[in-house]
Amino acid sequence: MPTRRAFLGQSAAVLGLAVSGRQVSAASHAPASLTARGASVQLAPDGYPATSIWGYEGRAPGPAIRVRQGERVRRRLINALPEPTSVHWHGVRIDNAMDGVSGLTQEAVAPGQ
Ligand SMILES: [Cu+2]
Repeated sequence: MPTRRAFLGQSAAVLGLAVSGRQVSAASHAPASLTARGASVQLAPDGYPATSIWGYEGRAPGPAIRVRQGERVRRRLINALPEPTSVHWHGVRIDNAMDGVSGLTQEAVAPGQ
């Protein structure tokens, strides 16, 4: 059973990927890897302090992966977080073994892996 801290870390990483404002075509210039890492970003309006986040590519939201229905998506997850993590592809129809629920459908990716 994952600790509360581990679960929150995984959830934060998922949040960074699930909601995105930038569109990146997987066929053209999408990254071959997806790095989960900490960063400091300006979420609040100017004049407020930056917020420490765990996100993909150091962004919140992380990069969008935009593909046509039925197109195959493949990414290498690099965990630069201090906790184990995984990618949960919320709302995407995939094999259950790739659904990213650590300890249930697959093992978490350890820090540095
Ligand atoms: Cu989900």
